[in-house]
Amino acid sequence: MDFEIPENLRMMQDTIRRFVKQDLEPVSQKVEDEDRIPEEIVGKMRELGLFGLSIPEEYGGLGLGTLGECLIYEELTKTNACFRSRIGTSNGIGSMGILFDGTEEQKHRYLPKIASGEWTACFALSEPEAGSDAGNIQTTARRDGDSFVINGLKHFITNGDVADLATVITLTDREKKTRGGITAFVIQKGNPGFYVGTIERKMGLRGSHTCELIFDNCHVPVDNVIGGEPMIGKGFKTAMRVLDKGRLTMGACALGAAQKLLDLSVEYSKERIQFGKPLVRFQSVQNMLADMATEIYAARQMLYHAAWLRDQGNKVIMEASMVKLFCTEMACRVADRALQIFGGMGYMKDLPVERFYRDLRLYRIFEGTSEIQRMVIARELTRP
Ligand code: COS
Repeated sequence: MDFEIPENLRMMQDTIRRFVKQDLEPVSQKVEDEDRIPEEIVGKMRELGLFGLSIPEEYGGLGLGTLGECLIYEELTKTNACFRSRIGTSNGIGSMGILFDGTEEQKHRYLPKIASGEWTACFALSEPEAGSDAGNIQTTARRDGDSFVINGLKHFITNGDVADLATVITLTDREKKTRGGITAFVIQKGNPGFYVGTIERKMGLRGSHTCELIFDNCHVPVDNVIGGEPMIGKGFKTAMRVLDKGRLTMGACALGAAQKLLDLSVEYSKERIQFGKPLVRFQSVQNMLADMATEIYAARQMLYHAAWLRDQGNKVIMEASMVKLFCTEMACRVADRALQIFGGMGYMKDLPVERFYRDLRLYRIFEGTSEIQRMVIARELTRP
């Protein structure tokens, strides 16, 4: 067993820690208040190569692998979650379908521009009638000669408003559905019939927008099917494989936020005096800190191990769901304890604890709810 983090990744971690401290933390509250990330910050993210962490070097990315991407996310999510969210779809669900199943021509056409941050990619799967039940999508793609005509509504699409291209999951055969009837497309902004709809109002994750995408007789050539003609009808598996990887990286995001909350709680409980002594001298507070630290330690070990397994070429369907489930549920427990330690001050908007509390709540829902993760784990366990 080797628990050493490779030197190049440690250097990347240090770079991101400095970036968080010097560039992101100072604007974090402004981003929260204005619900937008300043363009100069997005520019710095591009310079650091953050849009192409997981895209192989041959397509212009950093080619980091899963562990590397997780380590970077862990650092980035110690500040406002929206910064990670801004790069998340380009590194993950928006681009991975093209990388896993795209033709060589598609990879060369799209991935370098995504990796450089020139184009932002998003992932359009969810619909009003297809949340957890991803196979129940109603957005249709009807074959018309050498093209397809797409009609339907996608919602809750992270970065949909700023995206230059979308991986769009559609229904091409109502009878076959998840087994041969779902097709993935890559569609660029500006394609006639493809519009951004309402930007949704959320409980948290301000600075990161989720919105509707509307397809109204949107004509696209067969070339836009991810993987081309042979992949028609095979898009459900593409979507599922994309989500497997996403679930691991979501674990890293939850972990980073939990670690930050623990650090803030330790610091505060040493400083805050009540009944003539610091909070940290009360056993009830010590217990909370100890439980937070223990759970974070466990989460980190399982995340790094699962990321390493994936980097060795193993299938990690069950492990990815376990990581997403445990890390996100753990982070919410940590956030709850942190808020309890901070007391009334924690509930105020002057400190970041309430923001973490709100933002983290989404982690148990998006990219597959905790209930879906349990379902995937149980299915894998009982597979004949
Ligand atoms: N990797 C590869 N293939 C997969 C897969 C995976 N992770 N998961 C499922 N498949 C395949 C199955 O093997 C099956 O194909 P075969 O019959 O050839 O074996 C096909 O896809 C259909 O699978 P299944 O019967 O399991 O589909 P279900 O409709 O029952 O749905 C779940 C499966 C619940 C896993 C899926 O709907 C899901 O992940 N839902 C959550 C969606 C989500 O995360 N939404 C968040 C918003 S998107 S950011």
